[in-house]
Amino acid sequence: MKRNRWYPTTTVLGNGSVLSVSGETEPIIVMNAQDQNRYRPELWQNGGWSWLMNADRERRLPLYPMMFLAPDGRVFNAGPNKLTGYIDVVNGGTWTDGPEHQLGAAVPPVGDANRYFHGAHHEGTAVMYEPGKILVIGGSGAGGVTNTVERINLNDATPQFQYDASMAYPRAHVNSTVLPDGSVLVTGGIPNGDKRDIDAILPAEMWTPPASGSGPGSWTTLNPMGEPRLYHSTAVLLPDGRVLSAGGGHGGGYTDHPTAEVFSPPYLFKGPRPEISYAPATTSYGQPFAFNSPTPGQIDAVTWIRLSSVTHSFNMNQRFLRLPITARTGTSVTVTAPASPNDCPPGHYMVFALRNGVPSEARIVSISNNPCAASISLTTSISQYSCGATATADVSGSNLGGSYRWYLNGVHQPAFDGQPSAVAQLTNCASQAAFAVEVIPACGGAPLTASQTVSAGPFGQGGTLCACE
Ligand SMILES: [Cu+2]
Repeated sequence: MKRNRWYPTTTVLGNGSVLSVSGETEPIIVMNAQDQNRYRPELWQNGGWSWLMNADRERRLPLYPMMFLAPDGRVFNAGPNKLTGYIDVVNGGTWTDGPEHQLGAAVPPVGDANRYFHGAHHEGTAVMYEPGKILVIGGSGAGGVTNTVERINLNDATPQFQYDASMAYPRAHVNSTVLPDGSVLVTGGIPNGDKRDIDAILPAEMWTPPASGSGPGSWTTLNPMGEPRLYHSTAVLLPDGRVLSAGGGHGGGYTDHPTAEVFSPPYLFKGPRPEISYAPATTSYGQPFAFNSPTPGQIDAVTWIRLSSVTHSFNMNQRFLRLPITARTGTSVTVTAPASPNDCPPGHYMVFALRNGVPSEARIVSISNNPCAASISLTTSISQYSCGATATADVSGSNLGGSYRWYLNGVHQPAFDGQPSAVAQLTNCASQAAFAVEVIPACGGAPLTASQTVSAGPFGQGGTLCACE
């Protein structure tokens, strides 16, 4: 970067570049007022960093600010400062003021150094739980640590913060983790500034989005964690659907907790889990991609969540999207990848298949702008034109991922799954082997299929009559 940054936030943009904002220059902590680039964000692209020269050099944000790539391509500073804003990276980093949080004391006037630094949810957490829809949770503004939660929908014509349902417990130094079913798990935290383990909030809480898609969600208190998770603790979703909660302490006057534990959300106790038996390595924007499952007809939702990184209560990269199901076969489900890189920055995502809210374990798929080109063909042969002949089918093609699923006379043949060839026995002269193969290209796309039918009789190669003994 152009400068040393202690506690910056980095945000991946739709074109794969990275915005870096805030952070202070250690050991000076408060940057030199003569610095022409003080508080100025910078951008990484094409392997190098550059200043955003249109950005206000005096706009001082809190450390590790809550930054989200918005649906319109700007980056939204959702908090913890009361007066939020957008930075337009495309246009040199120009800032525009956003709405104010409900929580917190009056925003300092224009020109006050604390105008954008002034907190509403300081040491709280924030999460984008659907494209453009953000929760800002807990922390402290006016009147100590809060259990209040505010939500905003950046897709609205005039986005405004409004209070959502409150948590059962006030929490600062808290983590939020978006789950495969679209709910949000909140773990750890402390209801005051005393830094004592004995005050730690041990029960987890889960936010369920409103069934109607608008209005407040609801909170459920869940089982307690084993150890306090306060300052410097982390929480991240694992590909198996559990949440890893770890750490805490190591400075700031808090007790060290160099341990980790995993939380199993309620959906893991609600019945058998669906399975994704194959998924492609990559897909591209707005394109279909398929995955294999032993029970494609039972999968009623597909979601994906970006691989993420978290520190100081803010996960800079978690993104949750629903992938609409567009087709099914006897062995596969096809979904459509998100069309907008602003909703879904390029990179790696955990794909979950759900049945009645119960998620599968994830497969990891990356998304980019490279359309998938793949082809398939099927060739068949027969050992002899007589009873007891063996018919063979062989796949060839390009960019095939090896997820071959074979059907014989319309029936899936699991014994040949993953193999590039299949065989069938023709017991008499009336026997036919109708081979069909379905393959999911390694680069995504809809399933490719090919079929060929082999007959034992009545006339085989060269007009030979099929004969049985
Ligand atoms: Cu720290």
